[in-house]
Amino acid sequence: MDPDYLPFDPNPSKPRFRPPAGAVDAHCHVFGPGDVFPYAPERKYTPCDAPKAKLFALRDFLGFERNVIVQATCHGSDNRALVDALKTAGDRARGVATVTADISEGELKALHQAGVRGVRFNFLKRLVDFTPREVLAEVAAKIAPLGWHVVVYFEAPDLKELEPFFTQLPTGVVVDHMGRPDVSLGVEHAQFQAFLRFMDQNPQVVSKVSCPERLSVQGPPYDDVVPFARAIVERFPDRVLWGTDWPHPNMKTHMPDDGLLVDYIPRVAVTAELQRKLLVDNPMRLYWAD
Ligand code: 0GY
Repeated sequence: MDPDYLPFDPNPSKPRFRPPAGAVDAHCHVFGPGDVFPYAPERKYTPCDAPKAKLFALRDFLGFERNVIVQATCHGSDNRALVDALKTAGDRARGVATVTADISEGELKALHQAGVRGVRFNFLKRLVDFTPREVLAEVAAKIAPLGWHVVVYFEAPDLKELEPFFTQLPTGVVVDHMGRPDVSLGVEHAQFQAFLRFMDQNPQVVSKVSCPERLSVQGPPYDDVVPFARAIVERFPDRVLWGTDWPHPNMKTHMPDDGLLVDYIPRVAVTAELQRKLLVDNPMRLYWAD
């Protein structure tokens, strides 16, 4: 583990908000354990181990039924820890993998069989080395026939340059963490309005309204992020997902209390209907359609 790496909170509070039956935590990770599933040599950080048993215990403690486990950059394109967690969870988890353009049809089928339903393209320089767009387009062309989608992680100032690439993908697009807006600018600022317009114009785009702990300037209970997530949930109620982001890699200032993150949900999805769409209907449609 890196010397400045903050481990996850081992004792989160019990949330006051009770997620609806069948709720899905649609953004979380498993890390290692490193002695069984080594971290990728090209990784930009070395996390603390966050094994599947801890994730499933957290799922139950917070009142969720299912997980969508997203391959994190510290495991590169070695999806073994992800697949192992998916196999243990059975129907209670689906996955988003990272693959290279030389992946074979057989390997993709095996990932599908394990529960993978998407691939992740990461555009954050602090997390990954650059991959040419043609290579990503090749990956997208390979996964499209399986009905998978592409999960994209980028920062708000990069949307303009990335948008033409996103809109040409032959798949659905799921955006991590609302495209990481600078919340200090406010919801009316051109930066966030550009993201809303991007969603308006592209019905194949879904946004995770997760990670207030990463976006907040004020810190817990993340009041400054609420208007952003709420605006997206209310404008696109059928195209939003929520996730804990456990075990919260690369948090530098504080480690969030996962119970508090769950209590954030009713502040951004303020009716039972919006909560059901966010936590049950939308993730089930995207990840459990079959
Ligand atoms: C997240 C956010 C981060 C890390 C990764 O794959 C990753 O390493 O996604 C981050 O550092 O912002 O969603 O886990």
